Amino acid sequence: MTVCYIGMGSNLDKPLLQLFKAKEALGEEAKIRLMSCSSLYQSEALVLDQQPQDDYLNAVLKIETQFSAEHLLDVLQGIENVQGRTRETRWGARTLDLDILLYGNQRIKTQRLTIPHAEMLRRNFVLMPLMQIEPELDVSVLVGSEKNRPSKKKLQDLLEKVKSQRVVRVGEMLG
Ligand code: ROI
Repeated sequence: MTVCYIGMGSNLDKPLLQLFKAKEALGEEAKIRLMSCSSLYQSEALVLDQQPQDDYLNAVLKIETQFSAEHLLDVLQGIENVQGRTRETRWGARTLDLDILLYGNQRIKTQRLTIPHAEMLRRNFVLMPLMQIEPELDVSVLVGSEKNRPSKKKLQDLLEKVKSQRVVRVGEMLG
């Protein structure tokens, strides 16, 4: 069994429903056990192409799984596809985005996967919910190359760097 953290995000087509359905679908998988779920957070869209986008709804799930990281990715992409995610432009608005943030304490780099998720430390909409469910998580050992580890170790310190990105806790996930 491996403990994993999954980031969820949506800003299209009833985001609340999208996240709720994704959580339900994951909970129904035989080899996945839901351990905890963060609150729901409304966040300003992080855009890289200057095109304005609606706010996102984000949350983080902690799960335990017997699936390999690759297989877990297949499962997540299956859920994204069922919920109508079309292949949007790279940084465009999206119906449902499910990302593997951490897979145990493994580092994985394949064509399809980069774990830990490459952008997670720069994203308040990931760090805030992660901090809520795992305040003691030591991220420094997981991120950065051997030589180039961030000097700050605790999630709280990393959060300081991204706190200018607007993220507001807006409610709880039902179920
Ligand atoms: N911005 C926010 N706030 N939340 C997301 O989940 C999100 N996902 C993305 C991009 C377009 C980078 N921006 C985001 O993929």
